[in-house]
Amino acid sequence: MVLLLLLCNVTLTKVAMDQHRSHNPNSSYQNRLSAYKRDRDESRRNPCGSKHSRPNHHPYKSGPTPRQNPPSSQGLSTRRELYERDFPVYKQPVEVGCFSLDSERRFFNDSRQMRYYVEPDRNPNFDLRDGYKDRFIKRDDSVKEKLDHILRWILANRSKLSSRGATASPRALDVDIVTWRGHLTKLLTSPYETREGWLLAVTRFRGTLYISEVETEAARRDRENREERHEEMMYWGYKFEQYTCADNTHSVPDPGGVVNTNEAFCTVVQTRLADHRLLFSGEVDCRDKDPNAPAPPACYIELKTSAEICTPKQRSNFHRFKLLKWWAQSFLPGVPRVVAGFRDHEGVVVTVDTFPISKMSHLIKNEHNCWKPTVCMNFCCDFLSFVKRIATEDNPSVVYLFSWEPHRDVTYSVHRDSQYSFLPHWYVEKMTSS
Ligand code: 0WD
Ligand code: CA
Repeated sequence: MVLLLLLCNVTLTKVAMDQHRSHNPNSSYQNRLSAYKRDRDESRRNPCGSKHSRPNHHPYKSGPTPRQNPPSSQGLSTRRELYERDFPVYKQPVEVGCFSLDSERRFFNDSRQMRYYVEPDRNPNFDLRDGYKDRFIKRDDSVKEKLDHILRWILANRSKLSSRGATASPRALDVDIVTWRGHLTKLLTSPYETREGWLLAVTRFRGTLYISEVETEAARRDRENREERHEEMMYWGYKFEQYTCADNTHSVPDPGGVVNTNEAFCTVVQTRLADHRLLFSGEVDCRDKDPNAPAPPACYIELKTSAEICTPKQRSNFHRFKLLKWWAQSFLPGVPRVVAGFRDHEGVVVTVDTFPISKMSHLIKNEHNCWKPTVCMNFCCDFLSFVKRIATEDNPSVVYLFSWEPHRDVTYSVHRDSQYSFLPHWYVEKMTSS
C-alpha cells in the first residue's frame, strides 16, 4: 500500500541550546566544489508522484519559545529565514573506524586505500587532461550501492557501537541516524539550493533511522546524457588527487599511473547534532603525511578543483555557491582544510590554495545575502526531528520517502515492500539473530 500524504506548513521555534562543547563553525573546518552543478538544467521533477505542499508563507514565530519544533507541524519548509537562530550543538566528530574500497569496489575493514598529501608548487601547471583517454577506469555510477558499505562496516564493528542500557532491546545500535556524509551535505545546503532537489529513503530498524538517497529522475537524466566535455571535467578532480597524493608516507605521487575511481578510503564518524546521535561515513581524499599530525579526522585533507577566478563576479560566485558546498561537506566529519587547485579552461592547474574550514565564514562576510552555517545546521537538525516524528514504524521493509524540490516544502510518502526498500536481507538477518 502506498500512502501519499499532503503536507502542510511548519512554523518553527527556537532550538534549545545546551552548553556542551559545541562544534563552532568559526573555529575549524572547510569547503568544496562541484564544477558543473550550477550550469545544469533548472527544471527538476519529482519521480515518485508525491504531491508537494504549497510554499510556506507563515511568518517565523519568534519569542521565548521552548525546545524543538512544534509537534503539530506536518511539513517542513526550507526557507532560510526560518533557521536563523543560534548555532545548534554539534559535537566534535570522532572517528570510530574506517574502510577501504579497492579497484573492484570490494570492501575492506581497514585503511589500505589511505593516501598521503604531498604539497605541490603554488603554481604547478598540472595537466588534468592527461590520461583521460588511456589511463582512466571509471566507476559504474549506474550501480546503486545504497548504504551497503556502511552496513558491512557496522556488522564488522558492532562491538564499537556501544549498546543501550538494559531497558532497550539488546544489541540495538547506540545511534539515531545512519547515513552517508554526502546525504547530510545535501541537507545542509538545501536552504540555499535553487536547482537540484533530492529524494531520501528512510527506514526505521531496531530504533535506528537509516537514510539512503534515491536518484531523482532529473539526476538520472543528467547522468545518462552527460556531454563528453562534462565527463572529462569530472575526471579532472580525480587527476588532481593523483598529482597530489602518494600511496605511503615515503613515496611521491605517480602522475603516470592509472586513475581508478572505484578506489576509496572512507572514514566513519560519530557525533551529535542537538539530540540526534549520528553515525555516518564519508570518502576522505588524503591525510597529512607528518606522523606528528593530529589524529583523524583533524589530519584529513579534502582536495578540490575549481575554475580559476579572474573577475569580482567570479569571486563572488565562488564564495556564494562553491564555498558553501565545500564548507558543508568537510565541516560535517571535522575535516579541517580544503586544498583547491584552480584550473584554466584547458584543464591546467594554475594556482593551488589552502582553505581552512574555520576561515570560510570570514571569507564570505562581505557577500550580500550570503549563506550562513547556522541556517544549514538548524535546517538539518529540524529535518532529522521531522523524520523521527514521521518514520515511526520499526520495520526493515517500510520506507518513508522524503522528497524535496527547490522552492517547495519537504513532503513524504510511505512505501511497504517496494522498490525503495534498501536494507539488505544479510544485514537484517545478522542484526536480528545475533
Ligand atoms: O551512487 C552514488 N550516486 C553515490 C555514491 C553518491 C554519493 C556517494 N557515493 C559513494 C562514493 O563513491 C563513495 O564511495 O559513497 C562514497 C562517498 O560518500 P560521501 O563521502 O558521503 O559522498 P560525497 O561527500 O558526496 O563525495 C565525496 C567524494 C567525492 O569528492 P568530491 O571532491 O567530488 O566531492 O566521493 C566521491 C568523490 O570523490 N564520489 C564519487 N565517486 C564516484 N562516483 C561519487 C560517485 N557517484 N560520488 C562521490
Ligand atoms: Ca575531493
